Amino acid sequence: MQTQQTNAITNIDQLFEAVGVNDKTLSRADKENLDKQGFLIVPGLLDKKWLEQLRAEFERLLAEHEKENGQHARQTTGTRHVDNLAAHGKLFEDIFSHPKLLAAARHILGDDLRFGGIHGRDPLPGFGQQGLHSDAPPRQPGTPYQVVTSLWALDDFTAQNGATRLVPGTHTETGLPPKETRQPGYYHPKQIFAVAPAGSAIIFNGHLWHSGTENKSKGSRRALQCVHVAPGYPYYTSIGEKIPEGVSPAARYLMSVSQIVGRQNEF
Ligand SMILES: O=C(O)CCC(=O)C(=O)O
Repeated sequence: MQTQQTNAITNIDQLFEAVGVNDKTLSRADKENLDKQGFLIVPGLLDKKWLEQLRAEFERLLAEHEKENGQHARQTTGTRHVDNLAAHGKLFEDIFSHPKLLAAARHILGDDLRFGGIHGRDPLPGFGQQGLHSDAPPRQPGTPYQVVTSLWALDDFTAQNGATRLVPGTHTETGLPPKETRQPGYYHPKQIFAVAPAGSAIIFNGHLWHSGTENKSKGSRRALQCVHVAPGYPYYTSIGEKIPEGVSPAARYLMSVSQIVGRQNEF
């Protein structure tokens, strides 16, 4: 039987109060960057202790996964993945309900945003080059944005180890990136690399053209990748089905969609 939630959050203003978003969380420059460039690179959002805990948990969960499933990812895609981190406690809840991220997500997606998922990825040396893509379905002119992606650097993102590439301003494009642009080897004249110290978050409009790049170093390039979505997004209605036990009221709200799609008792 479902237990009654105390301090349940039922709207975005309560959510913002609970996690500590205020009207200074996002500066005017932040808003302008999100509107014009489509992204923010914010250093220092994870402090040393949090970073160390996240790295340790990333490795522990990955080792557990590989023990059960073998090292297929290492041998095929070349990227180590650790999925569904939302079920693994406050360490990760505090990422997807981080005030800076939520303020940016509201700016892009509006009031009915929800959390869409969080997983870890680590392109191994010699791997990681992707074609430019967006994380959202192609938009029609004038339609609202549907996805916000954030990448949380657990290692320094450097020019050598496969910093994410971004093409500023492309979040306003409609349709898919042209086919040639989607080839991994394609060099976009406007591309930039999100070089940033460990602990930074790269928060971007999910429609922005971006990609992983090759890890040319000998080390790791671990990141947590997180999405927030708007009601029109195809996965939106499935978010509320598997809310882990014991999550915070903020995380529960972000994982719940019942008031909007008519399910009962998810809040
Ligand atoms: O890890 C990165 O740098 C970007 C990853 C990405 O865009 C993806 O996996 O879709």
